[in-house]
This record gives sequence, structure tokens and C-alpha cells, in this order.
Amino acid sequence: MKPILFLPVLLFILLPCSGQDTFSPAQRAEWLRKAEACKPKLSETVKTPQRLVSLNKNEDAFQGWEASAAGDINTLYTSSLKKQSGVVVDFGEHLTGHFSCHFNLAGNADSDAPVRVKFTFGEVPAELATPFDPYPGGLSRAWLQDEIVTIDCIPNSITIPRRLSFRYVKIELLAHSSFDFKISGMEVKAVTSVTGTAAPLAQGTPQAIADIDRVGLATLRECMQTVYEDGPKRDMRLWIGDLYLEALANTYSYKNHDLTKRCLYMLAGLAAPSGFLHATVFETPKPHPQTRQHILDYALLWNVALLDYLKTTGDRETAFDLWPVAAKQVEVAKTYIGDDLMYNEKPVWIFFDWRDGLNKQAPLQGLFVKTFNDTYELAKMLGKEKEVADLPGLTKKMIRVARQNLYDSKRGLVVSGPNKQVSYLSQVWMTLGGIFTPKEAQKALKNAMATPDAVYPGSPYGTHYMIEALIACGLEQEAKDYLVKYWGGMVQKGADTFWEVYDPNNDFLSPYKFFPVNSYCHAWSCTPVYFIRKYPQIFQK
Ligand code: RAM
Repeated sequence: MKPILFLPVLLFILLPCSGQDTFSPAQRAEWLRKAEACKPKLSETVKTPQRLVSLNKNEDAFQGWEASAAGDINTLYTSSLKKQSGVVVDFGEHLTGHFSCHFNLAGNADSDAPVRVKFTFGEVPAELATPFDPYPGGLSRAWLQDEIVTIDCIPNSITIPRRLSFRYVKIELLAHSSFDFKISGMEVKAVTSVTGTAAPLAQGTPQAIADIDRVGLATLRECMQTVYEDGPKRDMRLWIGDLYLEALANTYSYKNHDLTKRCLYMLAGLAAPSGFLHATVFETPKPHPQTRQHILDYALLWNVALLDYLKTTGDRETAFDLWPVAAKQVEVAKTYIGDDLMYNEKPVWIFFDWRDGLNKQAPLQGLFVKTFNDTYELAKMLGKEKEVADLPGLTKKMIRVARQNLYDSKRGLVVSGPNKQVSYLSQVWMTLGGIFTPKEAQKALKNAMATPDAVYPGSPYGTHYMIEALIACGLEQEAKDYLVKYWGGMVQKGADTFWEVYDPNNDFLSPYKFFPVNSYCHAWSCTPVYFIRKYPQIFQK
């Protein structure tokens, strides 16, 4: 009898340690079903090339290369391709979609051998002018969009199997026989899930702002596919950090709230057995996570995004449904907090920005507090506050500890980590976490900006939160100036869509050791759309 009596007790003890799932299979299946039900249809628009361009070295151009007009597309279409190998075609705007073209005979010789053509698709000019090999990058070489096609017999039409993301395409002949042939009919079936159009800005909006808004809208449109992708060239997938910022911009522009809902559900359905959300998930062949890929700050931001979704849409059903996931992220967060109520150094990826050497201690403390406050607010809206009754007390203590340990009141800013690093993002997250008073926040942000060796954001992602913090503490003019200088800087350097990484002082900055593999249409950089439209009194005058 004894073993039988003991079995349930034993199971109860063993299961949580042996990988028992936090969420039931039925619950996960339901979340994924709801994600699928919100899957948008992609619209397809046929786009054709606008002109030929030549790539010229120019030290003043972005990354040292510019594309200048080099003739009509018909010049290419009407004469032999054999004399034009290396030609660069400009579609005139950033496109995401499927490329096809025709090959026709020119002259009276028959096609007697295969022709091999290399197409290189680029989002920015330098991508086409920089040799890819030997490849020094840290990510797969296959992200780069050079595609070799062999055409056995001409006439023929080809379609590149991959979905591509580009404005320019370089065409090089790798092998051919003596017969002559021409290329023609190049087109892209451009795809996006955006349906509506964004409202026009107020009359009299400064041109610099209108330009930034236009490029931001194009960036968002390109990234809104069947999920909020991070970048249509790379990584073509859903990341929590990108989702949150795209959702903000979408709220003030295209208003496709179902896409936000889909992404929140998909991430929930694919959380790890521990309940910890994966930082990134894939849609195909069926939705699955990048297993064990967690980013602590991203998991916390999912809660922030859910609260924002509820406030935006009033969709209580979804928020109720997903509440257990939000509650779980708080529990996960607590495992990274030590007895001293600061990050306990337990290993995990903490992101906040692409900037080498950025110390994350202070930013994380600020985000812990912000997330706990936001989660409590969410709980109250859903009548769930009893489940997280400890949060108000905990955040109070964490604020006190942050002020004691990180705030250098003499210098008027917070420092982070053992070397007491001064960074913009430390002040930013103390501001967003409500750890500073607005006055202290103003002083800290100004002080950081006035400190020559302070670590400043290296990507539009980090810069987004900088603008948010400047606005939050009332530094509206500074927010506007910063936004215009930073995103306007990209516009001036020729951006059709905003970039993954941008440091005004270094065009070649790359987290992947090779700038051509950076993404030049990156979701998290679209947020001027949100700022400009949410705060017309700051930006539209
Ligand atoms: C980059 C991705 C994505 C981002 C992660 C952290 O590799 O492009 O945008 O969320 O890093």
C-alpha cells in the first residue's frame, strides 16, 4: 500500500523541479489559436525600378558611398546585358517582397548554354559597394542578400525564392556563352500587413519633423508583416523589445491593434516551461520559440506592452487571458533580485541597447520598478491586485535602495556598476521608473548629456527611451532637439527607412563586426512616429 499512498506526494514534490509546465497545454494551445486567428493578410503591390544609379565614393556620404542617377531603366532593358554587368538598379524606395525579372534573347543567336547571374540586393549604397568576402561578421553570412541564379535557357523568367528587403539591386554576370541577351521586366511584389494610412500631420509641422515622420512610417510599414518583425532583412522575426516599440508607433498611425494582440498571444503561448517569456519567436514552419533565448528586460517589457495594449484598446478579455503570464514575469524577475533588492548578478542576457560597455545595473533597477508599478496598475484594472499585493511595498523599498546605492546627489546623477559608470540610459531608466523626482530627473539627464565621457545610446532602441525620459520629466524642447538631431541625422544621410544601429559619430558601428549585415530598416527605430503624433504640442509646431 505504502508506495501508492506516497506516489501523489512524491509527484507533487518532483514535478516542479523536473520541468513541469507553468501553463497547461490547453492554455498554450488556446493562446496560440488566438494568435493565429489574428494573423493578418498581406497586401501585395507591384513595384518597378525607377532608374539606374552609379555608386560613387564620397567621404561625406553615409558609410562613404552615394548612389547617383545614371540613366533610364530602359537603357538597361534595351541593350545586351553582357555589356552592362555590374549595373545598379534603384527602385526608388525601400521595399520588402519578392523579386522577379525576364531574360530575352538579343540578336539572332540561340541560347546554347546556361547563364549565371548574381543579384545583390541592398538597403543602403555601401552594402553594394563593400565586398562581402572574406566575411568577417559575427552573424550568418547568409543574411546578406546576394543571390546567384543559373538560367538554363533563354527566354525565361525567374523569381528569387527568398523574400528580400532592399532599395537597390546590383546585377553581375558570372558566366555566359557567346549569344546575346537582355534583362527586362524587373519587379517586386511588395508585401506588408498595413492596411490603413496614417493621419496627416498638422499644417505647419516643421519640414524636418515631417521628413522624420515619413521615414518612420515607411520603416513601420516594412516591418509590419504577419508579426511585428524586427527587420525585414534581418532577423525577420518577432522580438519583445521591437514589438513594444512598434505597437506604440502603430497605435498612433496604422492602428492595427490585432497585430499587437497576435504577437502578445504568440509570445505567451511559446513561453518556456518555467513561464519565463522567450525574447524571440519564429512563425514558421509553425510558431516556436528560440529556445532558451531570454532577455530579462524584454520579458519585463512584455508586461509594460500588455498594459499599454489594454489602455489603448480596452480589450479586457485579452488582458484577463494573459494576466497569468504577466504575473509570472514578476515572479521570474524576483529571482534576479537579491536580498539587497538589487540585481543579484544571476546570469541572463540583459540588453537595453547595442552599446559595448554599457553597465546595466542602474537601468535594470529602474525597469524593475517600472514593471512592478505597471503590473500593479494592470492588476488593479483587472481586479487582480490581491495576487500581487506585495508589489507596492517592494517597489517602495527598491526605490529607496536605488537612491541609496546609485544616486550621487553631489553630482546630481546615478552611477551604475562597480566602476560607477555614468550613462544616459541609467538616468533614463531611473526617470522612467519614477526613482527620481521630475526635478532630479531633469538635472540627471542634463548632467549626463553634459558629461563628455558619459556612455550615450548606440541605437535608436536606446534613444527611444532617452526621448521618453526627457518628455516624462518635462524637458520637452530637449526631447524635440534630440529627436530631430538623431533621427534627422539619418534622414540627412539619406535614410529611406531608419536603421538598427546609428551613432552620429560612427557610420560603421555594428554589433556584428560587419556593417553591411546591420539592418537598415529596423522596427525599433520607427518610434518618432509615436512621439510626433502622441505629442503634437511638442513636435508638430
Ligand atoms: C537584434 C535584433 C532585434 C533585437 C535584438 C536584441 O539582434 O535585430 O531587433 O531585439 O537584437
